[in-house]
Amino acid sequence: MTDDSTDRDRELRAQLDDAPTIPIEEFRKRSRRSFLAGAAGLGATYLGWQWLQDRPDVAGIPKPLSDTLEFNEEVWRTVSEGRSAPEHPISKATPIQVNGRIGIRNEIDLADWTVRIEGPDGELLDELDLSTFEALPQRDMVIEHKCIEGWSNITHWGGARFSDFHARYADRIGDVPYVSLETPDGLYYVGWDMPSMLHPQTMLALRQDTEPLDQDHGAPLRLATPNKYGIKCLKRIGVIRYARERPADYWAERSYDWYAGL
Ligand SMILES: Nc1nc2c(c(=O)[nH]1)N[C@H]1C(S)=C(S)[C@@H](COP(=O)(O)O)O[C@H]1N2
Ligand SMILES: [Mo]
Repeated sequence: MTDDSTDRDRELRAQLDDAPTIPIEEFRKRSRRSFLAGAAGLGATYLGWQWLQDRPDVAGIPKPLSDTLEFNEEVWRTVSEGRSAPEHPISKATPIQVNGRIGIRNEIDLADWTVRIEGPDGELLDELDLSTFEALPQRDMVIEHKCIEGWSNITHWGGARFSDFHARYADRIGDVPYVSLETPDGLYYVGWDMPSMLHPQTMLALRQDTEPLDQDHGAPLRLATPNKYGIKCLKRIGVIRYARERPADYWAERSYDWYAGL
């Protein structure tokens, strides 16, 4: 006899070796750097961070860090508005390593794969196979994929802009501020703000180096962007859900910045 919750628990524990090797300390340093850059640009002061450094730590994370990250996020949103990351010639692209297999450990039958599209009130808008995404305008994007672990890779992605996909539903659902994406098994999930989702460099990728994605890289459909850290680029999309409230996010629940913007 198998018990569902025990199986899930075992699976969750098996995912632990997927934790980023970058310690939260290092991530804080990087957040601090972008915080300072943003703060300088806005004429804010260094005092906020100094104050934070003096607060007592809770489990190694300064107590008001979540509040500060909120502020950091605001800074990031302001400075990034309307900008695009550099794109590179195809000759500069190299194959990307496999990093993180949460929610994609089991092989799936790609012929059976579908993605559920859910509206903000829990309604099922569509259940789609790959043909819908192949029928959208295809574009190539050679960008630097950045991982919070400290490595990056110039990668050649092919696929559709999320904004072109979204156009199918925009009228029906109206203004919705967030999108949540999940693997088919629900083990990995990311939350995105709509402005980032609609950025022209946010891609529903079907290909890497002109070849269909392999399973370890998120076949048949994954997210790709140069404007957020790799943690947000969910591989093997099983659900795309529009949301009115800020969605849960796997790594934000583990103290990483919810926006993870670059
Ligand atoms: N389903 C799923 N997607 C994921 C991850 C994961 O563990 N599971 N890891 C993320 C991280 S941390 C990175 S850097 C990229 C890596 O993509 P790659 O394996 O194609 O290099 O996938 C992201 N998407
Ligand atoms: Mo990553």
